[in-house]
Amino acid sequence: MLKHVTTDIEALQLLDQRLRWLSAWTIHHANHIRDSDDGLKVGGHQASCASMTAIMAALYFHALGPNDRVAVKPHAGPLLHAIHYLLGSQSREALENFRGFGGAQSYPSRTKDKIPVDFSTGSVGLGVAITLFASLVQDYLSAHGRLDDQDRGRFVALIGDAELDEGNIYEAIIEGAKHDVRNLWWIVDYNRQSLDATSADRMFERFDEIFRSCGWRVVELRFGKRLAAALDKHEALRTWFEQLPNAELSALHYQGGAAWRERIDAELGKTAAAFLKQHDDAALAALFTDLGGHCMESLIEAFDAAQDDVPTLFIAWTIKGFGLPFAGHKDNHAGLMNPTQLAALREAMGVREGHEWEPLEGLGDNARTGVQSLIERTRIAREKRDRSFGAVTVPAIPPPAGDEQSTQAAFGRILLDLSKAGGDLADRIVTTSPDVTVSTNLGAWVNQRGLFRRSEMPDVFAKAKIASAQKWGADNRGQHIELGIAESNLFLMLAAAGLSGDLFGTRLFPIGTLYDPFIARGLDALNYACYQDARFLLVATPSGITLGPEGGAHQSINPPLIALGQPGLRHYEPAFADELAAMMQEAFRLIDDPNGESTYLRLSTRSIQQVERADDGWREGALAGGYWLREPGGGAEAAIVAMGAVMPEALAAWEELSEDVPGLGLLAITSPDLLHRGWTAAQAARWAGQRNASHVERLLSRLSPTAGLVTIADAAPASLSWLGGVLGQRVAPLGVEKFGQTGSLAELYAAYRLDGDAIAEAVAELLLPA
Ligand SMILES: Cc1ncc(C[n+]2csc(CCOP(=O)(O)OP(=O)(O)O)c2C)c(N)n1
Ligand SMILES: [Mg+2]
Repeated sequence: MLKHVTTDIEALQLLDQRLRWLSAWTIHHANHIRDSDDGLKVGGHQASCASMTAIMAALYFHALGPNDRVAVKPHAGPLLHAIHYLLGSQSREALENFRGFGGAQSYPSRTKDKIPVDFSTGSVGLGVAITLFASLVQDYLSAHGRLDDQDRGRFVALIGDAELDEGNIYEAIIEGAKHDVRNLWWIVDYNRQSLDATSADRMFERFDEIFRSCGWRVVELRFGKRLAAALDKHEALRTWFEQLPNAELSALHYQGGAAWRERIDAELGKTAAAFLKQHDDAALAALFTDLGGHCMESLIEAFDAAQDDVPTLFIAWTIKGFGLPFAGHKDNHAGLMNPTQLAALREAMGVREGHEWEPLEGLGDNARTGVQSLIERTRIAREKRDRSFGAVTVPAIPPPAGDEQSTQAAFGRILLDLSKAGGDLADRIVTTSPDVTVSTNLGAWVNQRGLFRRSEMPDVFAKAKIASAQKWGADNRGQHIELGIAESNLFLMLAAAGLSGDLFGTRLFPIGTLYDPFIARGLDALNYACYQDARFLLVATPSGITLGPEGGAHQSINPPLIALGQPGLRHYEPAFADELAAMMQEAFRLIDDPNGESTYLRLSTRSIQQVERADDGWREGALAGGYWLREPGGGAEAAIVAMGAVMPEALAAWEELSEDVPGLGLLAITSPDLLHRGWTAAQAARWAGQRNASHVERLLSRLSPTAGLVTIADAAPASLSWLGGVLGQRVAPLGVEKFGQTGSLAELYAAYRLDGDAIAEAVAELLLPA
């Protein structure tokens, strides 16, 4: 007798089962078996996993190649771990410690998980969109001769259907259409359920239209093979089934075969009598749950048919919680099987008690061989890639000459000089901006290095000999990626380009510019970029009320506070061009350093008199967060503490007051963020037995313990007022708490109390006897 040999489809179906079991068990173990000493809910999403086990089995064990990169729907994290467990690249300990300290993370994490995670996910929508920008970065690298063809891959996003409500997805596909992005597969787990309930029916018809109009191919996998065949034979049944609203469909899936029978009988009557006769309840339930996203043959067929580079949206119909007791129930999002239900599932899957963690438990000998062989043939990378750092020696960046300069103009000049000087760093810089390239002073750089487009875009105005300061032709050698006005896309672009070393082994130095207040528009995407440890330089300009008549809605107040609370992002706010040059040099170094981070430069259009420097003594302090621009006298009773664009007011006030206030110092703050970090780090180190004062403690200890500090910044006063807490000195905080008024600088500084008078009054207040 011929021995039955498991086909790949059968092996994939078995892997689908294994993934359903292992993901459910991992979550169950964390919630019901592992000891909990704090009584906190652990959680996990058995239903969200169960809905895409077939999709992920088909992808990872069949469709994906070694260069393909995937953003996995956050709540399917346990499935990704289960896949790597089957591949031998995830440990049992990590699964046993799912959601525990150092264990497999709740949502796939590039930085914390030990398995290769291509993109972190968690905040829905962002993981989807970053794949599009990563694909653009891949095309950029290829066009610049920095990526071999054999290293190119496809970018895949596994998407929850409710995730499709996130607007950032549509911002991304609009941008993608402009850049003709390709090599994207976005696969929607269309289980028609969100967190709270079932999804609205009306939107569904629209998704395919939206994607198609952005140049995507849309492939719908609605019915599995068996269901399609049954419906082909029965037109009335098909019409009835297709018109079932989402909520009804989910409820029927939950209720099972008897409910299907009753409903069909009630609504189709005689027409369906023969059909009902041919199927018992179990057969009815099995048939109607044969949706496209659970049918291995349909999935494989669809993936195999989409091998060109056209961006493709797959809409795979599924049932949330497929195969689990709460399948289809609208409240199943965070639902957990109880121990009895879990035991029933274990039995049904042929898993022996005590053998729950065995990767191929429950498979007979023949099947096991087929499954093992498929696992071995799987082409995806098992190991995390090394991160690529140390690509470039950052050259010294000299400050641009000029007695009067603004930091924004100096930024443009520094980039221009870098471009003209050439070299590896300049060649690896890629700039990007959401339609504010010219107004943030990137123009000269773009004139030099050109706009990037895969296919040439002529500079129509130049061809017509119409005078313009800005060249605007593009080709595939360009180094500036122009984006539409969508700040979320800017941050996702920076995230993707900032992960270029990790994703493609080639370090890029991404620089993004925008107006400071609009950071808030893309804040979650910025946080997302930092969370993944993408490395970039963010240049925010102009900022504050210092932009004067341009003012109004463009004034920014709180970004320094945002930066103060944002891990992975270092805030620098220079007053002078030489500080800026030092900071840019440092920012480039940090991009390419394993222990580095991203940098946020808050700049200004205000042109100010540059200071004379006796030596380079300021530099180290400026890079550490602050330095004495005017040294205080020993044990001085007062200091002016100023940041950024208001430095001329601080200097003038210092000149005026220092005759009357002996020892008055002027402390230039260049990074409240770094000072604060240093302060808390020094405190933590003290408990570990190291007693080194932090930079800010050293700076402030030059003053008397009872000294008063007048802090001033064109930003929320809380950016600096905390300095009083370091050594217990008193503070009079000046800064901006309201915005929206236009006016000349003098008028605004007077109105918001950022001028010399305000500083004098604040100093006086602090020095008055209590
Ligand atoms: C930006 C953001 N908002 C809210 C959440 C909380 N949340 C997690 S999953 C979810 C619904 C997911 O539904 P769907 O995308 O359809 O995934 P499913 O679990 O059904 O596959 C919500 C609202 C989140 N993770 N991110
Ligand atoms: Mg859903």
